[in-house]
Amino acid sequence: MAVLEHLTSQQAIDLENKYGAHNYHPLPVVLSKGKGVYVWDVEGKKYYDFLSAYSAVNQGHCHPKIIGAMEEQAKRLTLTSRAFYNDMLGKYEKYATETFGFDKLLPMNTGAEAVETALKICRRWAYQKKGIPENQAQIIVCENNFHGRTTTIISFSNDNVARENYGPYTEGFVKIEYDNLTALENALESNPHVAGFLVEPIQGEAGVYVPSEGYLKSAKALCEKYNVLFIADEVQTGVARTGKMLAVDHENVKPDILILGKALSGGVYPVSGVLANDGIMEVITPGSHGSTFGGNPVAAAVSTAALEVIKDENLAENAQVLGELFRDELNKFIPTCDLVVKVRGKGLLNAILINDTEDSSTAWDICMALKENGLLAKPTHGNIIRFAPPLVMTKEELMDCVSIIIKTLESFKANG
Ligand code: IF1
Repeated sequence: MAVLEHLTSQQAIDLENKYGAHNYHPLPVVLSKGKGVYVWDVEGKKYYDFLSAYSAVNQGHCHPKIIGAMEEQAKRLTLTSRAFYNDMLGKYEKYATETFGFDKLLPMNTGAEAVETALKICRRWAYQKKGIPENQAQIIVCENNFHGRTTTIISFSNDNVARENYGPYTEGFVKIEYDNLTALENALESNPHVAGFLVEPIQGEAGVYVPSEGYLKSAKALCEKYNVLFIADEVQTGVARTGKMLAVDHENVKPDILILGKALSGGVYPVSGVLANDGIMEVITPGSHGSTFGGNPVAAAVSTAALEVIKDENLAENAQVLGELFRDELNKFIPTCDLVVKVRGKGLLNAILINDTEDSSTAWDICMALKENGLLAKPTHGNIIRFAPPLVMTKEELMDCVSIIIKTLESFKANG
């Protein structure tokens, strides 16, 4: 069979089952085209994309400006490695650092690589600048975190599915309860070797947990008090998703280290990065960190265009307005529906809590019904469904999606 021969959905699924590792359990839909807020399956059925590839496609599928930037660069120069300079990286680094307000960018490819990079920078800063004894640095993380899937990152996860049988685990991490300032202060006060505090401004995978108002600001103040680096993982919440360019912007918090990924490229190409000021980034010296593809010319061109789209189309403002509309509409409906406990989120990163246990299949079954009604979403756990459409959605499209969600929940409830 020619690899590019047209397949039916079932044929595509069968091929993946036979030839692909089973590291996911996808919804049974096979997508073949995307444009803006829409995706189409191989049979030509059209859907609203309410996941945005886990908030990577904030700018909408196949945005012409971003695709054009990739096409043009790909025809000229794709990869030099960092053994040599290229004419795209410096321009991009200037644009990205000015966009987010830091002195320097360390460009990587995936979110997990950027998280690992931030951890290395934090540890090296601890030894070289703070004077913590070698190999004694501790980094505080939160229960129910998700920061990626490398061996070190899953070492400080408490999600057994993501962690079990991958030991021995990396040491040097202290877990505390999320959104608990007392727990953070106790951890800081009791341990002189704390180097950093790694936190998601909103816990995405855990179920779109929005912390208490002021949590991030107070946590940053505690980090300053104890000379500890505040490391914001904005891989999922960043790049306008929550209604501001960064989720920390809602509290005017300036992280010491900022981690970005996903929508940094608009979902067109793997681009991630770590931003910090010179006093921290200078611990990285030639040969002390790297990546074959990190900072490649295509990544630079794509990410520049992706960030320009965010600004030119006011996508943060759109996410803010449509997010409020989405939650308002659902909050009007929820009192009439005992299937849904609550809706929560910020901007266009939202989730509904289903009135069932975490190990139930109810959220999955609702997502299957939503798929039949032309809207794609996926549970984060048995009882939570994340709703995260591309930020280019119009009010009319959002209201159409709200009616699909409500119609589906009502028919689901009616069927019992
Ligand atoms: C999967 C979750 C979301 C992230 C944050 C770093 C990374 C992610 C806050 C790593 C990645 C992705 C990974 C993907 C599913 C998705 C996910 F469900 F896993 F947790 F979005 F919530 N920091 N999240 O959310 O970035 O290396 O993947 O580029 O692994 O199943 P990555």
